[in-house]
Amino acid sequence: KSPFDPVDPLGIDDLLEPEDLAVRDTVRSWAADRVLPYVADWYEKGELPGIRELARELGGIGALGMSLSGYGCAGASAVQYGLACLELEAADSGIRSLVSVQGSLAMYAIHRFGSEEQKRRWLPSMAAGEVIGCFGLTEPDHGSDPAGMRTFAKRDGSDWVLDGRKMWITNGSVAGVAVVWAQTEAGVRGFVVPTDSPGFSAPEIKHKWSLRASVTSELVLDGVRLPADAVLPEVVGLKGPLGCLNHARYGIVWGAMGAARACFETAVDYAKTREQFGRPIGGFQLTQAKLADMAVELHKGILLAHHLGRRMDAGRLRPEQVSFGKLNNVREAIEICRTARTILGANGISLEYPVMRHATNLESVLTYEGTVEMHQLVLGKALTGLDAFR
Ligand code: TGC
Ligand code: FAD
Repeated sequence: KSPFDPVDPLGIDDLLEPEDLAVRDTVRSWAADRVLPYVADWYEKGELPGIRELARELGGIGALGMSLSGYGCAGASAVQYGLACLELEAADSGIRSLVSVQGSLAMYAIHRFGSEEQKRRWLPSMAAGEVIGCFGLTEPDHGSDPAGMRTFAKRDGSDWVLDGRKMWITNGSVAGVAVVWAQTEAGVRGFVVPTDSPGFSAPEIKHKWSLRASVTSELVLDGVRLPADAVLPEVVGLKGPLGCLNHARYGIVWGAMGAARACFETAVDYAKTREQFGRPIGGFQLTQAKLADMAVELHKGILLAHHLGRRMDAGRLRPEQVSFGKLNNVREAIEICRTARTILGANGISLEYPVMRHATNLESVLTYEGTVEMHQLVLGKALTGLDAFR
């Protein structure tokens, strides 16, 4: 029998192929080298300096649009993409966000719903990290209910003219291209908007207490004139943006477990060395109960992510199953981080340890890509057949 491994108590690594482990190791060592030594400082300053260089490096290791095929993308499996998200978020949710929005939202929208010309024009440079993308769905007055969006695209001859505002858009101010969803006379459509288009601007949102090492912006569209071929031709209706969200939410199912793992490992190390009442706090039963419960939820969550990944690779993953995973894993991850915070005592609130940073990041992750309540309602509807949204 193989010995008990505290890092992998259920032996989940046995489910992985050598190529999966290679992807995981590559991303883990990139994050250890390029993010972990600096991220507390970025967080404190509320900035992500060198984001363009980081994007190019992420492109270099194949992490952008990782599970897409062709057009310079790595063509990795969904499980491999998930492992990459976990390793990136173990460093910081902001880095995983950069990758999610680039690959699972902006690139995915173009890959799935774009014309051949749009794919050829944008995807290779986005896969290489030379062009950063953003995805504008949320508006100031329409977050959970994007069906009510007010951004409107009207025809003027063969051109489109876009007016409106998007809010809380990751990568907005650094993006070279924005995928913007707008109401038209025929329903919701997606538009590929070069950010140097006259009338487009993306002021950065400051004063965030979460995802501080991530760029979040407003998008202002003030009479942005686009040619006829700027529209994504292959989808009309809300199923377009919601279909992209499935892919990004799937990455978060894995990513959240990365933040949880980082906090769990920090708590175990701390509990073994910090002494009170003459012995390590890890020797007290109350601390062990916390660690045991954290380990159970962490590894259950990773198993769930793996299961969903295999379903995605088999083309059998349902949106309701993605909601199941996002609801459980983000909710449990934040609980693990908060419990780790208690084990570290006062040190738990310091940026010298990663736990408070991860816990406050997860407050955003709990809200974006569908709030906890939205995913409960998606599942509630699937379980009862009754729609409780409105
Ligand atoms: P509903 O009537 O249910 O559906 C409208 C149409 O969409 C289809 N659909 C989906 N298609 C694919 N995947 C899904 N998950 C889908 N959910 C629904 C549906 O079949 C229908 O199609 P059709 O052909 O009949 O027209 O729509 P609803 O208005 O009742 O809304 C449903 C609800 C509330 C679940 C949806 O609006 C929702 O998910 N709201 C949450 C919004 C959200 O998640 N926004 C995220 C913005 S992006 C972001 O946060 C990025 S952060 C990234 C980072 O930094 O990492
Ligand atoms: P609201 O929809 O106003 O919800 C407020 C509360 O009411 C929530 O608890 C919600 O669950 C609850 N609620 C709403 N309706 C119901 C109901 N029917 N029943 C029960 N409860 C309900 N968006 C993008 O488009 N692109 C991005 O790149 C992006 N990046 C983001 C980055 C960050 C850091 C953050 C914080 C957000 C980002 N978002 C992005 C926006 C995000 O998707 C929205 O914040 C999210 O969808 C929720 O919308 P809202 O904030 O308007 O909250």
